[in-house]
Amino acid sequence: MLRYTYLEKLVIIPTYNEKENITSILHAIFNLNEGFHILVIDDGSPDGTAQIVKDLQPKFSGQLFIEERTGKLGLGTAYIHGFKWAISRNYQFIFEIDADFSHNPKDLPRLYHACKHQGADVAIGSRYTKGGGVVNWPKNRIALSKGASFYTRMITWMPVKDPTAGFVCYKKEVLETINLDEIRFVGYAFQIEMKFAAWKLGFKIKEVPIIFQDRTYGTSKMNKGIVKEGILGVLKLRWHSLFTNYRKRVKNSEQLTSVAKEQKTGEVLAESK
Ligand SMILES: Nc1nc2c(ncn2[C@@H]2O[C@H](COP(=O)(O)OP(=O)(O)OP(=O)(O)O)[C@@H](O)[C@H]2O)c(=O)[nH]1
Ligand SMILES: [Mg+2]
Repeated sequence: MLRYTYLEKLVIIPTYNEKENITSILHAIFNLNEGFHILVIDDGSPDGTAQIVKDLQPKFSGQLFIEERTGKLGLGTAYIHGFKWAISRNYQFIFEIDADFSHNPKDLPRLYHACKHQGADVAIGSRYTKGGGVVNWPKNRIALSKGASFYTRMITWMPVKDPTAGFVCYKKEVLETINLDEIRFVGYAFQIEMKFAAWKLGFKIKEVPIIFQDRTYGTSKMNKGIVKEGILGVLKLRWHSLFTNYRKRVKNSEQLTSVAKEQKTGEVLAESK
């Protein structure tokens, strides 16, 4: 008989040249003592990030994992790789977080709570919902981020205030239901596309207010290509959802979950306060 181990929470951290942050972020998450496991997806960071993780693995045996890829293949494909890894091991709640402390690891349990106890299928650590915010980010970055959120909402009508957020908890069923091979984008647009797909497939989304901080150590991997992909990507999403059966394309045909309601667009739960 086939037996599955029941594993609860996996935090996926994509890394590219994060040697200044990786040790502290791993400790910060394990020190929560909330049973989070961590999977690092490192894209061959020239600064040796992967080796730092591997050196820490004996200390966190059975809780810390790493997948190494050979080159910088982008944030989106790193997460897709991690999602598939998590599903194959039967993790129930799968989290995204940046390595650079822009997202406070102490907020992870709040995202978990929203999915586990408050009916959400997707919990978003949101900067732009009531109670959320951004500190010490340059004005032009705030403008870009808020502009992207506004633009996305105008074009897609998706009722999510922080659609580019990269601090998220997904229930396993969501990631199983989405056909991950149909997720096309890699930067900000990847974050938008995942939420859009979840919403279109009828999953419940909840925004949990968080305070986002600019990174203190290491360098940003933001570039013009990522912004361009976002601008065009949102238009493409809307276009496909208008003129093709987007829901059908993005739904995993092998998945027979009852969680997603076939013919309904997802609701966004009222904000918690
Ligand atoms: N594996 C992998 N990780 C990546 C890649 N690009 C970025 N990352 C990681 O993804 C997370 C977010 O990247 P950041 O550079 O912080 O991007 P950002 O938050 O939009 O930019 P800043 O606000 O300027 O830091 C970090 O943990 C990066 O190390 C990539 O191509 N592959
Ligand atoms: Mg960052």
